[in-house]
Amino acid sequence: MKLSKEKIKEIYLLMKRCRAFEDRAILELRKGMPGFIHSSVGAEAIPCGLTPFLAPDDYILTTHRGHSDIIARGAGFKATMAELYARETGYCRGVSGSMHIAAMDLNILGATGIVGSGVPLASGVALGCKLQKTDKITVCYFGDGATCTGAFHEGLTFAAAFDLSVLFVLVNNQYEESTHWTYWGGKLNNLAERAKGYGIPGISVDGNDAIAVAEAASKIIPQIRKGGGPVLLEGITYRIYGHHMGDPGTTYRPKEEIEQWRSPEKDPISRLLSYLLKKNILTEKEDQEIDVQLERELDEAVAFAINSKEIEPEDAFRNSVYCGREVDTLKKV
Ligand SMILES: Cc1ncc(C[n+]2csc(CCOP(=O)(O)OP(=O)(O)O)c2C)c(N)n1
Ligand SMILES: [Mg+2]
Repeated sequence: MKLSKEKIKEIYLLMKRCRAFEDRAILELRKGMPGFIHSSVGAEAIPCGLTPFLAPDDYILTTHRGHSDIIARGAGFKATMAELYARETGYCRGVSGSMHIAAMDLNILGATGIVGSGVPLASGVALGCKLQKTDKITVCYFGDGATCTGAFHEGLTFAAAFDLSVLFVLVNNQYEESTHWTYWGGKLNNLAERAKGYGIPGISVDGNDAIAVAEAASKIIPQIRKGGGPVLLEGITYRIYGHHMGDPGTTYRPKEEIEQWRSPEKDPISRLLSYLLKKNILTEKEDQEIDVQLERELDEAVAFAINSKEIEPEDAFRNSVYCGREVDTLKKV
């Protein structure tokens, strides 16, 4: 499908939102924000390239590295920043932090730090959609490391057996903590080849090329919605920072490799910007205005978070799926 100029610009703006949020979150972390962050910087083209082709009520599940996945889906800066800051105005009233955010108003069902665990959950959600006879799609983001888990096998087996409407989005950032993906998957040319084992389509694209992701998504998503069954879409990208922001990520990766992926020729946002400038879809001045606007929004989001009420230790027990009651009553049990 030929993408319209408007669509490409929309994708670019989403990518800028994701990057700006991540950059600010890292800054706030360094200034003393609680918790820690697994940065998605570098992988923005994958969620931003595909999200514009989803319907508003499709479902999303993501991982410990999911900030861009949810921002691309429309998660607000304020409620996301407040969540990171452990404030009760956050999406999950401050108890999820960076790694477990759910935003039910956007059908973002949650992020999980247990590698691979979202995959069978996504199949379960899609089974629910099928039983309810809806045409909703479930999008499940996970990493290259997750494809080595039993949960990945179970989730894809189940989705294939029941012909479920799941888009499995494999964000191949090439590293599983300090291990390169080829360590476990070295007999494969790419990880989308794993789809063959389940008899479902597996498509691998340059995950730093937002247009390539969008072109693939614009074909795949309508097919899934028509009942075509699950698809595995791999985007090959790069984890720009360490595994989390406390890991420099430089002891097990060659310096030249990191520099190459940070370069404007590789960076997904710089790549799309040069395309937009060349095609006269955007001017440099407009691009700078976008930055100013995003900075303003982020200043407001940080102020909102900092001025919101901090959560108390007892809040960990409130609204919990497991205990489902207030901590006072729990103490009497
Ligand atoms: C089941 C399980 N095993 C191990 C871990 C520790 N761990 C956390 S993230 C991670 C690497 C995951 O790699 P990948 O799936 O590629 O995701 P990425 O971190 O690159 O986004 C590991 C091994 C975990 N959280 N869960
Ligand atoms: Mg990875």
